[in-house]
Amino acid sequence: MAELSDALDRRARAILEANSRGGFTVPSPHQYPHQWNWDAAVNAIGIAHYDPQRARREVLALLSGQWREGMVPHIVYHGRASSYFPPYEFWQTERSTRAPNSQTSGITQPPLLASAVRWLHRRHPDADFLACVYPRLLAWHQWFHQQRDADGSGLVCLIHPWESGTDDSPRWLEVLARLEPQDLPPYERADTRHVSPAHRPTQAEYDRYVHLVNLFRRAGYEPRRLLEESPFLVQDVQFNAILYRAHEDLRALAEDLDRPTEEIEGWLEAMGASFGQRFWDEEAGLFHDYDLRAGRAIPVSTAAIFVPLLAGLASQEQAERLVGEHLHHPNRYGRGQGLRYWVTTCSAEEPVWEATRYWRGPVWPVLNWLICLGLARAGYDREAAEVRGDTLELIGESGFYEYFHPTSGQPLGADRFSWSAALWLELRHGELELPSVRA
Ligand code: 9WN
Repeated sequence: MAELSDALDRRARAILEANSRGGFTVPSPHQYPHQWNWDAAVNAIGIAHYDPQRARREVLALLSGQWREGMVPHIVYHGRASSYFPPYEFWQTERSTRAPNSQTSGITQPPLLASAVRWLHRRHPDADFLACVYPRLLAWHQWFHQQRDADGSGLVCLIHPWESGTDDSPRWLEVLARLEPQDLPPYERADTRHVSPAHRPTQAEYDRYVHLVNLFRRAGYEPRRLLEESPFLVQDVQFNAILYRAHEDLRALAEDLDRPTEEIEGWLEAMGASFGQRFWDEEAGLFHDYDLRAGRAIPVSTAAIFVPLLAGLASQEQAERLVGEHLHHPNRYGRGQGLRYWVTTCSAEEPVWEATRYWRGPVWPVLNWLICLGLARAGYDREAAEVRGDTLELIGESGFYEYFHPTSGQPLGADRFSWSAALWLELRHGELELPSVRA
């Protein structure tokens, strides 16, 4: 076992090395040939296990795409031509005075970066690096509260499913169904060239993704117009929990640097006060996302319900219900009857659950890692260890794939996947606890 694992450690490193493009890492060689936001944060954590300097370069490369007002975009293209759709030109970011000189997309992604920087700094302290990145992280977090707090609650909203990182999650189905894609610019999907269409979002969803980008181009990425005009306007439980956790980590970094923390405290207070009120459904015993356009909760259960544990945003009672009534429930997320591996990305009870399609059912290492950390933080050590064990078993036995069948373990999506390699190293060699909130 130890030997096999050693070989797999070397394989993980080899994948991360092969996916390096100089200053940054692509998520996978063919399917995703640029740098993605939350992938970069996870990859930096994995790479730091053998090359902290390269991990720091990963962070800096992502920040090179930061927009003038602070947004860190979901893709930084790094001047590389590719067959990925959408290519850089498709975003027409030159319509915005806020866009940077570098080539990027015009939307953002889950803000794991401050947490990754805190991990890095704690394990391999580097005061110069921290002083260099801290103001940029702060600017991004400020941007969220200045430009994405649509209702003054302190919670931030998303304008595109790609921002959630869980693109075709059933959480977004009803909102997307209301959209009527019109005047679509011509486009050709590239994602189904390397991966089976049965494992990817549907064509109807892609038309809506493109429709939204087209609207944002026309609005010149003007933040006020985006909030007023985007028909997709949601408060995402998972995203807000990740941001809250990132604020906690940013505050710890500010303390290390002896910088003021009042502003960050203010965000934490506002988000903490609104989170449960807005998202918790007492009857269902879980957190629901919120559709701001329709003015109602989105009554769909996906693995996003467990992510608030990562940020300590669930009370003890709420945590107990999440774990007891959902994670262990035989028809929902529980292992045993139908599901063999924790954690399917969508409750098996949802009519749209699909074992092999993207964010509709397969197990994703990144989500398992966040859930595992959350369970550990909430004191569910046994469950945390089992989620960790399942993730390592899936990657170790099926390969470094993007996602996995929750029953058979069949590898799905793109192969030689960077964050699966990074998380292999982290889950094997990193401690399961997050650095404590006030270290
Ligand atoms: C769109 C890179 C990214 C991940 C996302 C995942 C997928 C892109 C796509 O790949 O999204 O951003 O083309 O499908 O959904 O979480 O960051 O790995």
